[in-house]
Amino acid sequence: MKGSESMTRNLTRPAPRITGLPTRASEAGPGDLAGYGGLPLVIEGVADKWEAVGKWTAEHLVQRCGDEEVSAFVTDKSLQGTVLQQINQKVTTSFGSVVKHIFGVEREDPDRSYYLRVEPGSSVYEDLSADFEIPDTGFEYNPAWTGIWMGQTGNATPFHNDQWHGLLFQVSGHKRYLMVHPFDAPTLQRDWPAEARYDLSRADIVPEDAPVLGELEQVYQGVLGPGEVLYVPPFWMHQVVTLDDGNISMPIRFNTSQSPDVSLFQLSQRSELRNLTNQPVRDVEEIVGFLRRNRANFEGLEKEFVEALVRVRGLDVTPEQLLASVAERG
Ligand SMILES: O=C(O)CCC(=O)C(=O)O
Repeated sequence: MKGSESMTRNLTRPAPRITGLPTRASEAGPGDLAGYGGLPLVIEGVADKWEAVGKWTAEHLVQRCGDEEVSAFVTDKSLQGTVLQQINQKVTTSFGSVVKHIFGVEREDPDRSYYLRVEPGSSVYEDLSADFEIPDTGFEYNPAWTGIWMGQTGNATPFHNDQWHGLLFQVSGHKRYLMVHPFDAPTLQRDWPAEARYDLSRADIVPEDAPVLGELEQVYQGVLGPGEVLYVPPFWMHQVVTLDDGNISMPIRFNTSQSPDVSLFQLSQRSELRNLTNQPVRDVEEIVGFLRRNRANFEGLEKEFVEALVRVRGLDVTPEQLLASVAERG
């Protein structure tokens, strides 16, 4: 190997596989997802027992809940099929027509793609919940942290991180995952604009052979198939691309005891700031409230974050004014 070649490392590999969810430390205590070293895993032998796997075909879903009303995110080629909830348009229509579109059975507009997130509490979710089981990991679980996500080829969730233990249950179809250790986030995001770094605008989809991946210490890449579960540890950067039509998965999240107050973790997902970055909030009073309550987490990032927020949301206030209000009330 020549000098320059030997300098190039590529440590990209699929996440290790285990069978069964990590066991609970004791009946009273939480499970030991963190005990796996906080590393990504593909878990077998759990989702494949769900009735949903194999049963949720387009025909079955349309017949079962087709007339219910749902709101789906809309995306297209100009957005690289990307879904970032605070920037995508939504369309309200029948579950049946979204399912037919997503499975490629019938499409009114072939250039449009849908990404449907069926929310807990909705009639479709409640009906379909007979076919899956939320696992008991011992960690705090909130139904609002889950959903049934249905998408089509090319849909993509750009790189971001979450503050919880994430379990992505794949019901049908395949998804390519790319996961990067939180400490590698500054390298991954080196050339990104501040807006994308803070999840205020979409990040470009990183190709599976992007040179930057070779510069990272810990990167996992692979394909998740039906009946498999991907464990996404807290704060790991992850990008997920849908590889086929009629793709269904369920992210099920559990609270973490890990501290979000670590300076290298991405600011936008810390505690309550998630409600600001993930929703199109434009009310300045509300924004000041979010920022004030999270001041302790800002450290040196406050100015850059607020400047990006003002630009992306088109706020009728300058970054300096916003920062002054936060400081005044803080
Ligand atoms: O499946 C996707 O599109 C995104 C999944 C994800 O980001 C998650 O489970 O946290």
